[in-house]
Amino acid sequence: MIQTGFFIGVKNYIEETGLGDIHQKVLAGERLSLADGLKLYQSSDILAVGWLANLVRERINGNNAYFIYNQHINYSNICTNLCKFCAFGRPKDDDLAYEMSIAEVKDKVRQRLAEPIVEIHMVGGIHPDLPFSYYIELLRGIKEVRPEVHIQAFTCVEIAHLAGLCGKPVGKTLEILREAGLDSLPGGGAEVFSNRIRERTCGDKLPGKEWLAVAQTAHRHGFRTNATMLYGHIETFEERLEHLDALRLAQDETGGFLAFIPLAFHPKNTELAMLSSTTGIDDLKNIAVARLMLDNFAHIKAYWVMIGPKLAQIALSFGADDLDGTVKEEVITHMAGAETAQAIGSETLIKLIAEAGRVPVERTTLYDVIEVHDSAARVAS
Ligand code: V47
Repeated sequence: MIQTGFFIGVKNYIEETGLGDIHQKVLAGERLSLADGLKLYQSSDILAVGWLANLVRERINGNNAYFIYNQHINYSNICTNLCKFCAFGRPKDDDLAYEMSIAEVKDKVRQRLAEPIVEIHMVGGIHPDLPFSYYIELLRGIKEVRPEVHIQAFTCVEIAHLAGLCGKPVGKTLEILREAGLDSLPGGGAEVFSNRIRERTCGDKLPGKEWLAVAQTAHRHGFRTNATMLYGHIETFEERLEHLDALRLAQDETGGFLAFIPLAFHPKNTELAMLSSTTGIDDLKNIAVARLMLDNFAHIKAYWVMIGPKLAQIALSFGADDLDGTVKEEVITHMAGAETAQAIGSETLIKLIAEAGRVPVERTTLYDVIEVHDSAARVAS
């Protein structure tokens, strides 16, 4: 009885916020339109938007909240794209430019052999003159030191560049990279697909349509990939929604996206340093709207590096089901002024999840369960 009263109360409340029609669609499992997405972004009631996102989050992932024990490696920041929103990429002659040798990368992996790392997340800039063989050696070198690790490496932008270096189509290039040790692709480089935004912020970067084509080719060749959206700079709500819709349509076709990660723009040390950082409400709304629009994505990550562990914890009730991972050495966001730590312990991730009332599930890259930390969940409740 009490429960029914509670749900009638919530239904009336959501109707009062003007989101009643979206509530009906969510309950019926119907796909939301771009107009619905706009209404959600424009709503000033974050609790109502979050409630709706949480319905979908719990329908897909129950009470689980995932994390992974991973290590980030950024092999080089030398980049020819030099996007306006990026503080990481540098021209080759810049004082802060760097490029790791294969031996250095292997050392980084070796130094952490005692830790239960299951994934190495590796991305870099679009380097003007590293040969294709460097990337092959990079993958082989990591697998030599840590044969069981899953290598999630090279954004779709890097893959297109590597295909150019290798002189073969993207699919064939991916097969060669798989032979050398590549297991899956991270979601970076998507930014905002809109041509208007790309022209103004990253004119030299792979166009949005081609980013999607590389991701879909990867899916067709049996790779799983992630997807991101860099929000909070000069894009409109409509452009965010077009981006989400393009991902949703691509996922309908190939089904290979594992997770979506909204990336909060950090302005410091970038050419867009005059812009403000994102707010907590916008961060939560992006997670919630993504959860509601991307009905065919199993996972939405609240990447603690970008929005901070405290907000990421709250996001677990606003549509997110994953905090990403231990990370170990984050460079891209920290170059742009992130004040979060460079790494987080798995015990901290477990505590954050358990205190949020969720069950901490330690996972592999492909979301196979390594351990359910349900005793932590009991202690917290
Ligand atoms: O591609 C660049 C973005 C991305 C800034 O796949 C910036 O699981 C904020 O893609 N402020 C790299 N963001 C990070 C990334 C990622 C991170 C965690 C997990 C996964 C995954 C992917 O960071 C870049 C770019 O889109 N970025 N500059 C900046 N100033």
